[in-house]
Amino acid sequence: MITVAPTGAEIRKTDAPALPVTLDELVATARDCEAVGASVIHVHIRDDAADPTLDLGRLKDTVAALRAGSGLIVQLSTGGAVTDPEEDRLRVLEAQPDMASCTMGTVNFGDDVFLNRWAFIVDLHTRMQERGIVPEYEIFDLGQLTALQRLLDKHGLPAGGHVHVDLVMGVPGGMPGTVAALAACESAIRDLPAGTTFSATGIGRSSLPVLLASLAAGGHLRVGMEDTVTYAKGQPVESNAQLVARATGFARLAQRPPMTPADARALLGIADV
Ligand code: KMH
Ligand code: ZN
Repeated sequence: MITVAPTGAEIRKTDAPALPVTLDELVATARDCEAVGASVIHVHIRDDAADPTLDLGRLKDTVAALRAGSGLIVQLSTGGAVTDPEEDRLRVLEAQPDMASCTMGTVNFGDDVFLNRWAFIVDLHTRMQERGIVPEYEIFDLGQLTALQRLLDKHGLPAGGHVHVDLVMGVPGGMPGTVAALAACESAIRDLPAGTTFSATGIGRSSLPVLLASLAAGGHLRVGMEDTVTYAKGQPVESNAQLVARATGFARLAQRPPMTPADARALLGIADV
């Protein structure tokens, strides 16, 4: 399963002109990425000035446009930007995406702090259960997998009954994007409910090592300009589809061809809309 994270909240359009920031750019990106093997899109949106926003009206329009323009599973970020207040992040769920992210703990994030209090995590998890939105638990450090075990023990399985985590590796302040760190996470994931799946993404130059390690460890993949804007040394990423196509190529070489969106829906326990 290949997830594309095309935009994020951190990279500026002026620094990466290929970054999709308008709704038209996002839908075109979704279509292009689906054509080369993506099945899920992890979405952050921007306002008219290309700054990150959690505006509910725009989020609803985005979900509708992505559903009309592509077959991808729509996963909205509840992480937003480090400056976003909790109430805005919770309100994202009102846009009723197929999936939403749920980060499993607070982490230093470069010079900033990505705050995820326990009570906030519980609130996100239970509201997603009530709304039938399937979470992707974002893991920035090993101990956050233990926090997930505690969450599931105390508050039950997510909507759809399947547990899926995404290892976000190489954030300055979180776990490194190394084979050793991925192996440690893979081992800890075995303590989660049977059938738990994981994907992995490496920030910046850890992108390729993490991709290869995840393929080798039986994991799924996330790629995209949220996580890396450099394709190779001195070579900026031209498009998100370029990153997805590379991931698909590696996956095929590893005899693990990409899942279709329908396959991914079945795996993740997402009902058809
Ligand atoms: N932008 C980061 C602060 C998520 O999407 O859930 C948080 C993030 C995680 O990207
Ligand atoms: Zn994100």
